[in-house]
Amino acid sequence: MQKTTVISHPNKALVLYWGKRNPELFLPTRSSLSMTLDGVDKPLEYKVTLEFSDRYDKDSVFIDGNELDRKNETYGEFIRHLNILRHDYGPMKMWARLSTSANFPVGSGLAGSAARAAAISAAYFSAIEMDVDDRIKSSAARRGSGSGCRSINGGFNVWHAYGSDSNSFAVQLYPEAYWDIRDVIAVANPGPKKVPSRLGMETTVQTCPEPIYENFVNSAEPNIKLVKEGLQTKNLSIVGSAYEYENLLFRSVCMNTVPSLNYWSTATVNVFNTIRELQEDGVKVYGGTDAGPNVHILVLPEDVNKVIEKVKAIDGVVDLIHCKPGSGVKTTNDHLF
Ligand code: 2P0
Repeated sequence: MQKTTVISHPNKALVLYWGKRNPELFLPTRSSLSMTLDGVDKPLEYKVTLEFSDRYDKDSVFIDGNELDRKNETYGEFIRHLNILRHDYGPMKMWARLSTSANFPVGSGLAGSAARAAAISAAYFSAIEMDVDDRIKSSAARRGSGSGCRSINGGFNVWHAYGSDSNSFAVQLYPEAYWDIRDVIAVANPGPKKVPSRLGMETTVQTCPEPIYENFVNSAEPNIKLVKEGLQTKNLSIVGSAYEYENLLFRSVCMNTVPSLNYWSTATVNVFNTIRELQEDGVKVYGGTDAGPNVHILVLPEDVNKVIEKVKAIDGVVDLIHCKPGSGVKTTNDHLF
């Protein structure tokens, strides 16, 4: 048993996960493909320190040094994941102290839940000194947050829709050093999103008209094939057009959910208008959102300054986070307690 600290990174889906065919096991309705993200100007990091000890007489969770009340929803979410790991990979009967800190807004559509789930999964195996491969870490991260399975590894990762509990994990297509493309996040609102992803996707699965949701599900594999082709040939136009098509499909299933999930704000629309203008000027630049108003703008390093100049002047854009492909989970001795 050892005190363990893990650093993880969020990821941005280029082909999106939005819906579970098994809500208890977090098995997705469609495959997804993502890029793990790190910051260019400053690291984009989520940190977890975890310790099991017989010195503790309860499970405790701290965020930025503040202990969460047991009735707090976030406390419940951390402990739900920890208890699944204890059950599936234990037996582990000791109480835990878990402390986290992130240097980017969590709960706002910047994939904080993915970074959290990946960090907890990796920290768990390290804390109990169990040597497991990345597929098991990824599968265990999935039970915390579906998208978390894609943050165990760096670079570009695919999570296939098929597979049962034990073999539903993400696999790395290319590591972070393979291709330097950028994701400039135009932050329209760093606060919590209107409807959390978990509830949003559940409502979509239950209420989105079947032909629209079915088309979304059936489009995943062809879009993954296109993104893979774009990655293999390092062609941003191919990756970007599949990404923009995904964004349209996602927008459509959200808007056709009852009640409608309109995650966009006026600033989101303004950013997309600017992206179109840049495209008309011949810049290879592509936009998409998550479950929030922030726009993730894909661009090559040589065009990034042009994009930043234009986007930072847009009304309603409160921050820009300049990202590159990030690494997978790593342990560090720089503990939070
Ligand atoms: C994704 N999102 O593929 C998509 C795109 C948001 C939009 O995965 O219920 O926090 O914990 O599995 O992983 C966000 O959903 O949901 C998400 P749960 P999660 O990145």
